[in-house]
Amino acid sequence: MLERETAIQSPISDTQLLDLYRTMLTIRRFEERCNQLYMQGRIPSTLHLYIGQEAVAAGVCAHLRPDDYMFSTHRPHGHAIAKGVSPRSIMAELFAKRTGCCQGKGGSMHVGDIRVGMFPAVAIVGANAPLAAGTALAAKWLTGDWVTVCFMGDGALNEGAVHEAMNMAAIWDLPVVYVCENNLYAASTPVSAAFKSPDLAGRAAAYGLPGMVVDGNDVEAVYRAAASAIGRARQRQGPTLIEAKTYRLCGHSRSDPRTYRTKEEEAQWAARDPIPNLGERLKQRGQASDGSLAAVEQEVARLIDDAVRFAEESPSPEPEGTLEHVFWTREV
Ligand SMILES: Cc1ncc(C[n+]2csc(CCOP(=O)(O)OP(=O)(O)O)c2C)c(N)n1
Ligand SMILES: [Mg+2]
Repeated sequence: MLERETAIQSPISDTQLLDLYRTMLTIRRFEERCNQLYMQGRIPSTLHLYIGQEAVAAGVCAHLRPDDYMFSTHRPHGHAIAKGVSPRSIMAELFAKRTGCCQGKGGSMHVGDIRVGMFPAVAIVGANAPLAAGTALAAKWLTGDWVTVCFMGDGALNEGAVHEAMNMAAIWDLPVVYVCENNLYAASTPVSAAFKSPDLAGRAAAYGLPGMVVDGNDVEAVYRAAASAIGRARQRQGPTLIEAKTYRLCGHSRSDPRTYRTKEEEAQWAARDPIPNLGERLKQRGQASDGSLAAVEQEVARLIDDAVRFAEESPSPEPEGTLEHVFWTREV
């Protein structure tokens, strides 16, 4: 049975709501700036932007502590910001600078910072799921109540490694939450060409897991679903698969002309943009004002300007350090 409305309907405080708004806006403005810098040739290598999906990262990661682990994908900027990786160190990584969160050696698809619980992002589709089962197994063996969250796209759900990981997580009751961001496409492949069922979280039943379907463009709905699933994991009641239905309001990567989808479809989803929609709801309910939202906008603008300045002024990695942090085993 798929859960579509979580039992937890407790109100989200005004402060929490403004925090969710701030997180989503930080991700959006960060990536808009990244796109500009990429187009100006100042960021090398491609970017997979998260524009339109911000409510998922913000709503889920709001429940995570620095000692909780999180695994991400080739589209990791939003997850990283929401998990608390500093925008300075992410921007510096995109500029391939030594001050980047991977010392400039990983780039966009590998950002992460273990000090705040984010493993370097895994760009191999679905390959993060077994790793997440691994840290969840460690949590089960060690003391503490920390949990693991693993983000993945709809495309990952048809990868064998994901089935194996979810099955094992279910059998061993591991404290992990798998969050599938169903943005309707895996690159140019529509979900309708890859899945017969419209609800991907239906897969959970096959593993004996709770499956939840949530509106991934509604940060309040995501927040509540994540509260329930992460709460279960923290109380050692086993894993959950959440499917967040959403849409990327941009191409798959910076070289995608988006010819596989219509302008009408894009316009329908643009009208459901999670950020202005939350802003409007907060104003209508008297939980925010034009002034308070404008103040958040200014605060975020300063943060992004600072991150870009930091990245630009940072040194490049030294060639002599190329083999630092490269590990291999040698036969003896
Ligand atoms: C195992 C594997 N196969 C193919 C690719 C190439 N690839 C990169 S992203 C992507 C699409 C992934 O789609 P989805 O999982 O839905 O994530 P989204 O891009 O929509 O966030 C593909 C096929 C890859 N990185 N890894
Ligand atoms: Mg997808």
